[in-house]
Amino acid sequence: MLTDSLDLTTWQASGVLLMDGFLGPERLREVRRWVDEIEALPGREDGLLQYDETTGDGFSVRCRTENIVPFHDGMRALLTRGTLLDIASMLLGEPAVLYKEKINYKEPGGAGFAPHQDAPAYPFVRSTITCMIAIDDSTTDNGCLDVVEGMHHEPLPTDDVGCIPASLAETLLWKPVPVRAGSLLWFNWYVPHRSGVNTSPHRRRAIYLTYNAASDGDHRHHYYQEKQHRLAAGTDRISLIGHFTGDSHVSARGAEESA
Ligand SMILES: O=C(O)CCC(=O)C(=O)O
Repeated sequence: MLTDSLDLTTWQASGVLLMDGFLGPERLREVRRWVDEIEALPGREDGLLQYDETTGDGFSVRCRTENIVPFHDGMRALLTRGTLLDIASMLLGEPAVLYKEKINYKEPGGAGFAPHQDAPAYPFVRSTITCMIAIDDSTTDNGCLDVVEGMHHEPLPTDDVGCIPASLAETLLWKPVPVRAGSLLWFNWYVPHRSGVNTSPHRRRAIYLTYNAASDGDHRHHYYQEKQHRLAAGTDRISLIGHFTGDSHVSARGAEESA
């Protein structure tokens, strides 16, 4: 069993765990097909959340999809049952439940993310862990994550958009973490992380799954209600914090179609 060989020592010491080769070639092809299907679905502000960004060259490209589980059977099975849920439970030290799920597409020219911890963006629970599934190789050229290892025990101060203030961020020891397609990168919600613009000519897609301890309750519905509430109030932010450095907007296609 994969869960028997988890490197809990590294996880506990650093708050970060890279697991190579989780999806084999055939499974990766299947999941890539699902990501293509999901990217093409129309967004609805009351359901599947599709966000686009305008890149520096003036192109409007998809940057994020959220609330995928109700709309895709294959993805629902992968994210909410089986090995990923088992690993999340092992890393949390108790049974886990899915808190939220998203795909970040990071097309060529797609924006990066300012230094932040996830904790301020994830209300209703005492802690979460996140798993990035690399759908394409994630590299320093296309905007892989940079993390600060070993700083996963407490909240840091935040600026007016919920990110780590620049004066503090520049004192931290950032480590780029390239991840091969099909591999996993797990991190605790206090791990400071950031990422750069995709300066390569290729997409850098990644699925992010966030889990909380089931003993804190199942808040997925609650979380997406809160997002819809904020969208209704007119924000085009892709998160409850302002970490995305690009020009994002909610895709209105679905809203028009369903009107
Ligand atoms: O996908 C990335 O480059 C960073 C994602 C991230 O930190 C986030 O979505 O909170």
